[in-house]
Amino acid sequence: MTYQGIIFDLDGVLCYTDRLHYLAWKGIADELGIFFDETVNHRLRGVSRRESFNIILESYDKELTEAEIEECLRKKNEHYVQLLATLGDEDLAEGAFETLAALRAMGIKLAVGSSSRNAPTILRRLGLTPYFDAVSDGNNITKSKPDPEVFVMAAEFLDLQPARCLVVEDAVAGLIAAREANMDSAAIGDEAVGSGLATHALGTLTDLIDLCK
Ligand code: B16
Ligand code: MG
Repeated sequence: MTYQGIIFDLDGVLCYTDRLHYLAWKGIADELGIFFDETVNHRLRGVSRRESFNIILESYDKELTEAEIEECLRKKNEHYVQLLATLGDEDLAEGAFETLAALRAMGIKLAVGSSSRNAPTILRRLGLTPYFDAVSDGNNITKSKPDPEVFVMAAEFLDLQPARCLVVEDAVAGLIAAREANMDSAAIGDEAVGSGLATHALGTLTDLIDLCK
């Protein structure tokens, strides 16, 4: 199968920022006295900041005002951005540079399709920015995955038809979004592969090189 463009999810595919999201959300949950653990954190994969907080608030028995919610989101992000300064090579997916360079050398256009508003900072921090022709992220969308908007916009930025694009995802919400966008998908990680929703299953990112030959 030849794809003209590949759209990469960021957290869980190219890098691992979930532990930093966990620490930042844990601070907010502890302050409010809400139970929060790795299992709840897992449900936040690929989900926007506001929707993530809605999931955390499912086990909160009080009502927060809109202003209080906004303040929690601001504080969570402030802490998360501080933590991003600690992001290093150990948080990068194995084979990321090699894979991106090989795909570019094949003439395939590359984009990021992430729910995160911090995607440009993360890409810069990890030295990934130069590999991408376009970035579609939480800053240019109104609806987050499983809505297809983030991937539809990425294909538009690449000037490609959706059917010529492949989405690489670790989250079920992202695989549904790819299907809704009329794009093939490649799953990475146990949950995404096990869902059976993807067109292809990857063991590691480098498997994309053979898939796209
Ligand atoms: P931010 P992805 C997602 O990234 C994360 O998986 C999710 O946990 C986070 O809530 C979301 O970005 C929004 O992030 O608060 O930085 O805007 O997997 O879509 O790359
Ligand atoms: Mg992800």
